[in-house]
Amino acid sequence: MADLKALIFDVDGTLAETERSGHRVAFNQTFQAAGLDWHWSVDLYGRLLNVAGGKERIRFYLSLAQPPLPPGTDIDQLVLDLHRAKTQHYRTLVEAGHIHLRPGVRRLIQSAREAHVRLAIATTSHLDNALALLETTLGPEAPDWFEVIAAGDIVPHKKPAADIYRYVLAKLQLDPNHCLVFEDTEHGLTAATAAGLTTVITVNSYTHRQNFAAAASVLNHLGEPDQPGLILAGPPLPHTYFDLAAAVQVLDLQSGSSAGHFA
Ligand code: XBP
Repeated sequence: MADLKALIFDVDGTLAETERSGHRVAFNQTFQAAGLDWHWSVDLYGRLLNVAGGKERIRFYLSLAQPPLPPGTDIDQLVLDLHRAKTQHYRTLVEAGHIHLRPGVRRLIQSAREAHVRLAIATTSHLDNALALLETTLGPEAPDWFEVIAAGDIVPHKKPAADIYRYVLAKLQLDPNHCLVFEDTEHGLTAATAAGLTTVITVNSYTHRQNFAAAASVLNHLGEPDQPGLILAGPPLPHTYFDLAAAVQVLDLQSGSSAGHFA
């Protein structure tokens, strides 16, 4: 049986559905405050999510939409300024309590703590954003529960590159066989898989059509005792919600193709 030593969580879309009502809104607030008539609709944002990282996403938008800019605009400075302001707007949104944890996230993190399974974060987002979400949703002391919080520009290449997961593994000093990753995107899955890590996907409205063939388990969410999760791909799991027993099991098994409720 697998020896589970750590759970590694992505943040955006995995711990909470932050993209559509959090990051997207913060980007739009930033553009408006800067006097730019750029607006990222829900659909456009889905396309922009192909590029991870806020600064990288602004650049991607500039290359796609080519909005007019005053002559002589220093693009690098503009991107940095917008991203700095956006991080503030996002923090304000999160602290106002508009973003909630997805089903099962708090329960699984709590169980891991009780069982002395180590915890880590691997996110493309700015560290401030990850901390704001952890503190607001799990409590002010929550960042201390995670031995490693790997975020943003801490590594040279963002997901789908494996850098952030390799960084976490090096910090934890663990073999990937002892860790389980929770992600919501194909980019995240690619990054984790390239680092040799087994991955559970909880899909969301932006990602449910992506290719998760490399995942050990694909779920609609982690589920709760009174809110069963749905297995979209992968083997049956011990309970109707994803718990540490399921985590051990998926570390042992290859992803399958059967769909159904847990258990
Ligand atoms: C998260 C992201 C981020 C956030 C915004 O990816 O793609 O870009 O949307 O991040 P993942 P910033 O969940 O795969 O880590 O803090 O850079 O604006």
